[in-house]
Amino acid sequence: MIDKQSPMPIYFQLERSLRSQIENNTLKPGDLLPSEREYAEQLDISRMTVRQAITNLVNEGLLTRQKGRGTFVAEQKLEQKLSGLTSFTEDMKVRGMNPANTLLSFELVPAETKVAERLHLKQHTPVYEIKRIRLADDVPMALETVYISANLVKGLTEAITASSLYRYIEEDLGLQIGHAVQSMEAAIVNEQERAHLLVQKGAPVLLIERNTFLKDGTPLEYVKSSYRADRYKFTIDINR
Ligand code: 16G
Repeated sequence: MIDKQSPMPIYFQLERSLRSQIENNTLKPGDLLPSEREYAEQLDISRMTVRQAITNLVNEGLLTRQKGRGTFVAEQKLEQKLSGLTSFTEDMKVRGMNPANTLLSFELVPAETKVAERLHLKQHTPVYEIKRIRLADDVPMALETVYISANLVKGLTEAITASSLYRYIEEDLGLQIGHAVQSMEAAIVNEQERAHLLVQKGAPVLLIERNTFLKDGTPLEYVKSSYRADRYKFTIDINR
């Protein structure tokens, strides 16, 4: 796979070869790569050259380095369209994946300034604060905190949060979810997220805030979530 006579730099040849092995599934998600030393010996090239090729693919997200374990082929990212207003449960089911939630906390709390503002409530009005880890086929994908007015969404229980909130709101309460305003920004995991998302220190996350409204304009929820950037990719259709 390496042609030393080629004018193409050796690191680039190795990088290209690894990339195509990943693309054609010769190297599969989760596979452990030979060590830098092994590649260097096998191909009779320097370890620095191997490191450069691998680092480029790590930076691109195709490979992941795990401390003390080695370098692995990264899992494929879930591609999520930013078009319909869907729930996590719906999104996973469409993909044929199994959605699950780990409830971290379920509390009735007085709305703080920002939450009150987003839900158009007076400060200190009781709201549900629900923290969940959202899993797809048992892999933690996002950590999510939802604030919902207790007066609007009645009868919420811990058991309901184990399945789908949107299903309860629409089917059991008969409320019509209308639209949402959403923002997304990049960040590095904090300690709490790291523990729940099972990622390494310094891993990237996408912070998403969503403010959802009913069809009649009443604010329904204010949600803050951290999605694993190594597992999620958002796409959007744009027209001119
Ligand atoms: C998604 C929504 C969240 C909503 C939840 C309901 C984003 C960023 N967030 O996670 O706003 O509360 O779905 O999910 O998309 P559920 O019906 O599965 O409980």
